[in-house]
Amino acid sequence: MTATQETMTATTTERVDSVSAAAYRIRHHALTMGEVQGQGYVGQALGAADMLAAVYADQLRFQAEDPHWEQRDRFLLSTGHYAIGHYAALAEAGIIPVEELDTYGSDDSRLPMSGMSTYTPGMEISGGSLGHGLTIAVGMALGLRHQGSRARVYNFLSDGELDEGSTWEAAMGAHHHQLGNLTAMVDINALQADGKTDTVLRTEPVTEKWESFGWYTQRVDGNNMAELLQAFDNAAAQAAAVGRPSVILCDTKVGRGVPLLEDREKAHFMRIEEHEWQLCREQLTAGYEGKASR
Ligand SMILES: Cc1ncc(C[n+]2csc(CCOP(=O)(O)OP(=O)(O)O)c2C)c(N)n1
Ligand SMILES: [Mg+2]
Repeated sequence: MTATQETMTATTTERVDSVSAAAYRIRHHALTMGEVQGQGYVGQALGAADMLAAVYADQLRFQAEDPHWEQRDRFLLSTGHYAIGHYAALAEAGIIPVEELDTYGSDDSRLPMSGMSTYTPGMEISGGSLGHGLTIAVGMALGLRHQGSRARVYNFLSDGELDEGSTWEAAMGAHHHQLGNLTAMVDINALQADGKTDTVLRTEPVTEKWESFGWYTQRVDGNNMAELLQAFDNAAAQAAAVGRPSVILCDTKVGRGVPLLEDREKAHFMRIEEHEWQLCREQLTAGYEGKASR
Protein backbone atom coordinates (compact mmCIF):
# COMPACT_ATOMS: atom_id res chain seq x y z
CA MET A 1 0.00 0.00 0.00
CA THR A 2 1.38 3.41 -0.93
CA ALA A 3 1.42 6.33 1.49
CA THR A 4 -1.39 7.99 -0.49
CA GLN A 5 -3.55 4.87 -0.34
CA GLU A 6 -2.94 4.64 3.39
CA THR A 7 -4.02 8.25 3.87
CA MET A 8 -7.12 7.66 1.75
CA THR A 9 -8.05 4.53 3.71
CA ALA A 10 -7.62 6.36 7.00
CA THR A 11 -9.72 9.26 5.78
CA THR A 12 -12.47 6.92 4.61
CA THR A 13 -12.48 4.99 7.88
CA GLU A 14 -12.54 8.20 9.87
CA ARG A 15 -15.35 9.53 7.73
CA VAL A 16 -17.41 6.35 8.12
CA ASP A 17 -16.82 6.30 11.89
CA SER A 18 -17.70 9.93 12.33
CA VAL A 19 -20.95 9.70 10.31
CA SER A 20 -21.83 6.41 12.06
CA ALA A 21 -21.48 8.22 15.39
CA ALA A 22 -23.95 10.83 14.13
CA ALA A 23 -26.34 8.00 13.13
CA TYR A 24 -26.07 6.58 16.64
CA ARG A 25 -26.97 9.96 18.16
CA ILE A 26 -29.89 10.31 15.73
CA ARG A 27 -31.22 6.92 16.88
CA HIS A 28 -30.77 7.98 20.48
CA HIS A 29 -32.71 11.21 19.88
CA ALA A 30 -35.49 9.24 18.15
CA LEU A 31 -35.89 7.03 21.23
CA THR A 32 -36.04 10.14 23.42
CA MET A 33 -38.87 11.56 21.30
CA GLY A 34 -40.67 8.24 21.03
CA GLU A 35 -40.73 7.94 24.80
CA VAL A 36 -42.42 11.35 25.13
CA GLN A 37 -45.43 9.91 23.28
CA GLY A 38 -45.01 6.24 24.25
CA GLN A 39 -45.53 5.27 20.63
CA GLY A 40 -45.04 6.43 17.09
CA TYR A 41 -42.95 6.10 13.96
CA VAL A 42 -39.87 5.06 15.89
CA GLY A 43 -39.09 2.06 13.69
CA GLN A 44 -38.75 4.21 10.57
CA ALA A 45 -36.43 6.67 12.35
CA LEU A 46 -34.14 3.86 13.48
CA GLY A 47 -34.15 2.28 10.03
CA ALA A 48 -33.43 5.55 8.21
CA ALA A 49 -30.92 6.98 10.72
CA ASP A 50 -27.91 6.04 8.58
CA MET A 51 -29.39 7.72 5.50
CA LEU A 52 -30.22 10.85 7.50
CA ALA A 53 -26.76 10.95 9.06
CA ALA A 54 -25.08 10.55 5.67
CA VAL A 55 -27.01 13.56 4.40
CA TYR A 56 -26.78 15.85 7.41
CA ALA A 57 -23.32 14.95 8.69
CA ASP A 58 -21.59 14.49 5.34
CA GLN A 59 -23.43 15.91 2.33
CA LEU A 60 -25.63 18.93 2.94
CA ARG A 61 -24.32 22.47 2.85
CA PHE A 62 -26.23 24.54 5.41
CA GLN A 63 -25.76 27.16 8.09
CA ALA A 64 -27.20 25.90 11.36
CA GLU A 65 -27.81 29.41 12.67
CA ASP A 66 -29.53 30.53 9.44
CA PRO A 67 -31.86 27.76 8.15
CA HIS A 68 -33.02 30.05 5.30
CA TRP A 69 -29.49 30.76 4.00
CA GLU A 70 -30.08 31.19 0.28
CA GLN A 71 -27.24 28.99 -0.90
CA ARG A 72 -28.20 26.04 1.30
CA ASP A 73 -28.79 22.63 -0.17
CA ARG A 74 -32.44 21.69 0.19
CA PHE A 75 -33.49 18.50 1.96
CA LEU A 76 -37.13 17.66 1.31
CA LEU A 77 -38.86 15.09 3.48
CA SER A 78 -41.91 13.89 1.55
CA THR A 79 -42.96 11.38 4.16
CA GLY A 80 -44.37 13.57 6.92
CA HIS A 81 -44.59 10.65 9.33
CA TYR A 82 -40.79 10.29 9.24
CA ALA A 83 -40.55 13.69 10.96
CA ILE A 84 -39.30 12.08 14.18
CA GLY A 85 -36.16 10.93 12.34
CA HIS A 86 -35.81 14.28 10.61
CA TYR A 87 -36.06 16.23 13.91
CA ALA A 88 -33.36 13.96 15.33
CA ALA A 89 -31.15 14.82 12.34
CA LEU A 90 -31.92 18.55 12.67
CA ALA A 91 -30.91 18.40 16.33
CA GLU A 92 -27.74 16.52 15.44
CA ALA A 93 -26.99 19.23 12.85
CA GLY A 94 -27.50 22.01 15.45
CA ILE A 95 -30.48 23.48 13.58
CA ILE A 96 -32.85 22.85 16.52
CA PRO A 97 -31.78 22.48 20.16
CA VAL A 98 -31.50 18.91 21.46
CA GLU A 99 -33.55 19.86 24.57
CA GLU A 100 -36.47 20.80 22.33
CA LEU A 101 -36.87 17.17 21.28
CA ASP A 102 -38.63 16.59 24.63
CA THR A 103 -41.59 18.59 23.28
CA TYR A 104 -42.15 16.22 20.33
CA GLY A 105 -45.86 15.94 19.42
CA SER A 106 -46.97 18.03 22.43
CA ASP A 107 -49.27 21.08 22.44
CA ASP A 108 -47.52 24.27 21.27
CA SER A 109 -44.42 22.36 20.19
CA ARG A 110 -42.52 23.28 17.01
CA LEU A 111 -42.18 19.53 16.42
CA PRO A 112 -45.54 18.10 15.36
CA MET A 113 -45.83 14.36 14.68
CA SER A 114 -46.09 15.02 10.94
CA GLY A 115 -43.47 17.34 9.43
CA MET A 116 -44.69 20.86 8.65
CA SER A 117 -42.59 23.61 7.13
CA THR A 118 -44.38 26.43 8.98
CA TYR A 119 -43.54 24.92 12.38
CA THR A 120 -39.95 23.75 12.26
CA PRO A 121 -36.70 25.43 11.23
CA GLY A 122 -35.01 23.35 8.54
CA MET A 123 -38.22 21.60 7.46
CA GLU A 124 -38.44 22.72 3.82
CA ILE A 125 -41.86 21.28 2.96
CA SER A 126 -44.97 19.91 4.63
CA GLY A 127 -44.95 16.23 3.78
CA GLY A 128 -47.59 13.68 4.64
CA SER A 129 -49.65 13.53 1.50
CA LEU A 130 -47.40 10.93 -0.03
CA GLY A 131 -46.01 11.26 -3.53
CA HIS A 132 -45.61 15.03 -3.66
CA GLY A 133 -42.04 15.49 -2.47
CA LEU A 134 -40.36 14.60 -5.73
CA THR A 135 -42.66 16.89 -7.73
CA ILE A 136 -41.69 19.81 -5.48
CA ALA A 137 -38.03 18.79 -5.61
CA VAL A 138 -38.07 18.90 -9.42
CA GLY A 139 -39.53 22.42 -9.39
CA MET A 140 -36.97 23.57 -6.83
CA ALA A 141 -34.05 22.03 -8.70
CA LEU A 142 -35.19 23.65 -11.92
CA GLY A 143 -35.69 27.02 -10.20
CA LEU A 144 -32.28 26.90 -8.54
CA ARG A 145 -30.62 26.08 -11.82
CA HIS A 146 -32.38 29.03 -13.51
CA GLN A 147 -31.00 31.26 -10.76
CA GLY A 148 -27.49 29.97 -11.39
CA SER A 149 -27.35 28.53 -7.86
CA ARG A 150 -24.91 25.76 -6.94
CA ALA A 151 -27.32 24.43 -4.33
CA ARG A 152 -28.43 20.82 -4.60
CA VAL A 153 -31.83 19.34 -3.84
CA TYR A 154 -32.26 16.06 -1.95
CA ASN A 155 -35.60 14.33 -1.69
CA PHE A 156 -36.14 11.60 0.88
CA LEU A 157 -38.90 9.21 -0.19
CA SER A 158 -40.37 6.04 1.30
CA ASP A 159 -41.03 2.88 -0.70
CA GLY A 160 -44.76 3.53 -0.19
CA GLU A 161 -44.34 6.67 -2.27
CA LEU A 162 -43.41 4.54 -5.26
CA ASP A 163 -47.10 3.56 -5.38
CA GLU A 164 -47.95 7.13 -6.37
CA GLY A 165 -48.22 8.13 -10.04
CA SER A 166 -47.02 11.64 -9.25
CA THR A 167 -43.63 10.24 -8.18
CA TRP A 168 -43.13 8.76 -11.64
CA GLU A 169 -44.32 11.92 -13.42
CA ALA A 170 -41.71 13.82 -11.45
CA ALA A 171 -39.06 11.21 -12.25
CA MET A 172 -39.80 11.66 -15.94
CA GLY A 173 -39.64 15.45 -15.64
CA ALA A 174 -36.31 15.38 -13.81
CA HIS A 175 -34.74 13.32 -16.56
CA HIS A 176 -36.26 15.50 -19.28
CA HIS A 177 -34.80 18.63 -17.67
CA GLN A 178 -31.44 16.91 -16.99
CA LEU A 179 -31.51 17.86 -13.33
CA GLY A 180 -28.01 16.93 -12.27
CA ASN A 181 -28.60 18.99 -9.09
CA LEU A 182 -31.25 16.55 -7.81
CA THR A 183 -30.70 13.43 -5.72
CA ALA A 184 -33.54 11.21 -4.58
CA MET A 185 -33.03 8.72 -1.79
CA VAL A 186 -35.63 6.04 -1.24
CA ASP A 187 -36.00 4.19 2.05
CA ILE A 188 -36.90 0.69 0.95
CA ASN A 189 -37.93 -0.79 4.29
CA ALA A 190 -40.32 -3.19 2.52
CA LEU A 191 -43.15 -1.93 4.73
CA GLN A 192 -46.22 0.22 4.33
CA ALA A 193 -49.05 1.13 6.71
CA ASP A 194 -51.21 -1.83 5.71
CA GLY A 195 -48.49 -4.47 5.52
CA LYS A 196 -45.46 -5.54 3.56
CA THR A 197 -44.80 -3.58 0.39
CA ASP A 198 -44.89 -6.65 -1.84
CA THR A 199 -48.37 -7.53 -0.57
CA VAL A 200 -49.79 -3.96 -0.70
CA LEU A 201 -48.50 -3.13 -4.19
CA ARG A 202 -45.49 -4.87 -5.68
CA THR A 203 -43.05 -2.19 -6.84
CA GLU A 204 -40.09 -4.41 -7.72
CA PRO A 205 -38.01 -4.42 -9.82
CA VAL A 206 -37.37 -0.93 -8.47
CA THR A 207 -33.81 -0.52 -9.77
CA GLU A 208 -34.78 -1.24 -13.37
CA LYS A 209 -37.74 1.15 -13.12
CA TRP A 210 -35.56 4.13 -12.14
CA GLU A 211 -32.97 3.20 -14.75
CA SER A 212 -35.62 3.10 -17.44
CA PHE A 213 -36.73 6.59 -16.37
CA GLY A 214 -33.20 7.75 -17.19
CA TRP A 215 -31.87 8.24 -13.65
CA TYR A 216 -28.36 7.37 -12.49
CA THR A 217 -29.44 4.53 -10.21
CA GLN A 218 -27.61 2.86 -7.34
CA ARG A 219 -28.96 0.33 -4.85
CA VAL A 220 -27.19 -0.06 -1.53
CA ASP A 221 -27.58 -1.49 1.94
CA GLY A 222 -29.02 1.62 3.57
CA ASN A 223 -27.72 0.52 6.97
CA ASN A 224 -24.13 0.26 5.76
CA MET A 225 -22.42 3.64 6.11
CA ALA A 226 -19.47 2.89 3.83
CA GLU A 227 -21.84 1.87 1.01
CA LEU A 228 -24.01 4.94 1.54
CA LEU A 229 -21.12 7.40 1.45
CA GLN A 230 -19.66 5.74 -1.63
CA ALA A 231 -23.04 6.04 -3.34
CA PHE A 232 -23.21 9.77 -2.56
CA ASP A 233 -19.69 10.22 -3.92
CA ASN A 234 -20.62 8.35 -7.11
CA ALA A 235 -23.77 10.46 -7.46
CA ALA A 236 -21.80 13.70 -7.13
CA ALA A 237 -19.26 12.59 -9.74
CA GLN A 238 -22.04 11.57 -12.11
CA ALA A 239 -23.89 14.87 -11.63
CA ALA A 240 -20.78 16.87 -12.40
CA ALA A 241 -19.96 14.83 -15.48
CA VAL A 242 -23.34 14.15 -17.09
CA GLY A 243 -26.06 16.34 -15.56
CA ARG A 244 -28.49 13.51 -14.84
CA PRO A 245 -30.65 13.09 -11.73
CA SER A 246 -29.47 10.48 -9.27
CA VAL A 247 -31.36 8.06 -7.11
CA ILE A 248 -29.94 6.05 -4.23
CA LEU A 249 -32.19 3.11 -3.39
CA CYS A 250 -31.54 2.13 0.21
CA ASP A 251 -32.61 -1.22 1.61
CA THR A 252 -33.10 -0.70 5.33
CA LYS A 253 -34.48 -2.57 8.31
CA VAL A 254 -37.22 -1.07 10.44
CA GLY A 255 -36.03 -0.67 14.05
CA ARG A 256 -32.37 -1.09 13.04
CA GLY A 257 -29.95 -0.94 15.97
CA VAL A 258 -32.49 -2.01 18.62
CA PRO A 259 -33.02 -5.80 18.40
CA LEU A 260 -36.15 -5.59 20.57
CA LEU A 261 -37.83 -3.51 17.87
CA GLU A 262 -36.35 -5.06 14.74
CA ASP A 263 -38.88 -7.89 14.46
CA ARG A 264 -41.87 -6.23 15.99
CA GLU A 265 -45.31 -6.83 14.45
CA LYS A 266 -47.29 -3.75 13.40
CA ALA A 267 -44.04 -1.88 12.95
CA HIS A 268 -45.52 1.06 10.99
CA PHE A 269 -46.76 2.74 14.20
CA MET A 270 -45.17 1.12 17.22
CA ARG A 271 -46.45 0.99 20.76
CA ILE A 272 -43.50 0.61 23.14
CA GLU A 273 -44.28 -0.15 26.79
CA GLU A 274 -42.98 2.07 29.58
CA HIS A 275 -40.53 -0.53 30.88
CA GLU A 276 -39.08 -1.17 27.39
CA TRP A 277 -37.58 2.25 26.65
CA GLN A 278 -34.56 1.84 28.90
CA LEU A 279 -33.90 -1.58 27.39
CA CYS A 280 -34.11 -0.04 23.90
CA ARG A 281 -31.47 2.53 24.84
CA GLU A 282 -29.22 -0.11 26.37
CA GLN A 283 -29.49 -2.33 23.29
CA LEU A 284 -28.76 0.61 21.01
CA THR A 285 -25.66 1.62 22.95
CA ALA A 286 -24.40 -1.95 23.34
CA GLY A 287 -24.75 -2.58 19.59
CA TYR A 288 -23.03 0.67 18.68
CA GLU A 289 -20.16 0.25 21.14
CA GLY A 290 -19.73 -3.38 20.12
CA LYS A 291 -19.29 -2.33 16.50
CA ALA A 292 -17.10 0.68 17.28
CA SER A 293 -14.66 -1.43 19.33
CA ARG A 294 -14.14 -3.95 16.50
C1 LIG B 1 -51.47 10.25 -0.79
C2 LIG B 1 -51.53 9.44 0.47
N1 LIG B 1 -52.20 8.28 0.50
C3 LIG B 1 -52.29 7.56 1.65
C4 LIG B 1 -51.71 8.01 2.81
C5 LIG B 1 -51.87 7.22 4.10
N2 LIG B 1 -50.61 6.66 4.54
C6 LIG B 1 -49.89 7.18 5.56
S1 LIG B 1 -48.45 6.38 5.84
C7 LIG B 1 -48.76 5.28 4.60
C8 LIG B 1 -47.78 4.18 4.29
C9 LIG B 1 -46.95 4.48 3.13
O1 LIG B 1 -45.85 3.65 2.98
P1 LIG B 1 -44.44 3.97 3.64
O2 LIG B 1 -44.27 5.42 3.71
O3 LIG B 1 -43.44 3.14 2.94
O4 LIG B 1 -44.71 3.41 5.10
P2 LIG B 1 -43.70 2.94 6.27
O5 LIG B 1 -42.47 2.38 5.66
O6 LIG B 1 -43.44 4.13 7.11
O7 LIG B 1 -44.47 1.91 7.03
C10 LIG B 1 -49.98 5.56 3.99
C11 LIG B 1 -50.57 4.78 2.87
C12 LIG B 1 -51.02 9.25 2.74
N3 LIG B 1 -50.39 9.75 3.82
N4 LIG B 1 -50.94 9.94 1.57
MG1 LIG C 1 -42.01 1.80 3.73
